[in-house]
Amino acid sequence: MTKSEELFQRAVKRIPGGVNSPVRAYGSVTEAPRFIQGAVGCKIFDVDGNEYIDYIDSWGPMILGHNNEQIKEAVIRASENGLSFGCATEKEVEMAEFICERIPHVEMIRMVNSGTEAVMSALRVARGYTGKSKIIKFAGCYHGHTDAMLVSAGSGVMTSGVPDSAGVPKGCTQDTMIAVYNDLNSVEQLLVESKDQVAAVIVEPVGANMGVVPPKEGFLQGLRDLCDKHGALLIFDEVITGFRLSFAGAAGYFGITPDLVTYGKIIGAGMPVGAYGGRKEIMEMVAPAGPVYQAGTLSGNPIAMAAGLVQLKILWDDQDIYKRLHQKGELLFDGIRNIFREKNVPYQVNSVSSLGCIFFAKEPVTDYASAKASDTKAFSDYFQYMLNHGVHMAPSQFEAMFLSDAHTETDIQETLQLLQQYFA
Ligand code: KE4
Repeated sequence: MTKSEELFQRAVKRIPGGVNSPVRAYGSVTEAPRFIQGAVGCKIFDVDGNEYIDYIDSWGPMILGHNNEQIKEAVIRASENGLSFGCATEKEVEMAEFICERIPHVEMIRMVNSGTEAVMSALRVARGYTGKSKIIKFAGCYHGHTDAMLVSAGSGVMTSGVPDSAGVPKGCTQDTMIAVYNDLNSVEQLLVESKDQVAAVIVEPVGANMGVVPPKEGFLQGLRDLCDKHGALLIFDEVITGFRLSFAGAAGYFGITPDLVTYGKIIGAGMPVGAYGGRKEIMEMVAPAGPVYQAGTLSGNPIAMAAGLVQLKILWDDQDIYKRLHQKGELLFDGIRNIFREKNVPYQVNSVSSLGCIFFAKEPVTDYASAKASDTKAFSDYFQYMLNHGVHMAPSQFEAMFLSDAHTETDIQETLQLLQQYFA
């Protein structure tokens, strides 16, 4: 028995499913998940001494690679003053100024502890600001596990095959309406049907929780126009795309201005940080400045701020990093497309810059329904082959592969060679 298997046997006795987040359980791909000992750069090591090229990257935060020296140093230095005070600190001001001075559509920002909290809070602010209660989300998009968003959600919910969650009363989701990703008509229909009672349309500007589904040409601009026409706010959930596609996230990459954005993952550099921000007139609705209540004991934690701020400063100062990430994405995902062409593999490869995935589907994947048509057994076989040959990927067809600045051309070529063998 491996140490991972032994740890998993112990874990399931005391932790639901043996994990602290469902996607880690490998439930849809194999029996026992690998327990991780440590990581550096783009490599991750499990408790049995196996080394992997890592494409989970902690689900996105480790954009510079694991165990970055400057970030580690900042955490150690900050921890020397104490771990948490429950009071305001200078680092929180620095973090807010650093982001707001560089992302035009973020005039004010509030730190929280996860992407879920960021989304939950942004939805409340949107409702408080507009006085409306309806929310439109898209089937297959995942916005964390706040009740109102657990409807036709992606990520672990989609992986589990259960489109919604038990324990969420009708009252929590009766104002949540579901549109079809990349289908502007489905959005307009809901806006008209609700007689403009929609507070916000929330969207992953690149779908990355049903596998990776890029926005079709004109889709995001169309959402912007529809929100303006029908008096709804446009919320970009940039928990994955924020600070990844560009420093200003997908908003900067596609040139679309949302009214509110949510952040997570990269903003905390691996520490528990989420944030939501946007126009001053909207954000000034948030307590104690305004009547929309939101709070958090560890929000803006000084250690987490130190880590996140160093990562954001590195991303901002190194103007070539986004070009490098884009090039790594092209090398990997165009490389897979070439293999599929050469070998007549009928599957799909979707990608946007350093985000992408293989869909074991014969038709193009542009939304939840076409993603659901994927052959998850074929994905599971592929996942296990790659894992057993030293490549660590998201254990679900409905997740993304994340590239970091630490992935080298050699690592990517090694991955492509494995794929060449697998699809031989
Ligand atoms: P967290 O609460 O997990 O920090 O963020 C929720 C969230 C919100 N919005 C988007 C677009 C997200 O992708 C997420 C979380 N992403 C998943 C991975 N698909 C987190 C991994 C997990 O659930 O363990």
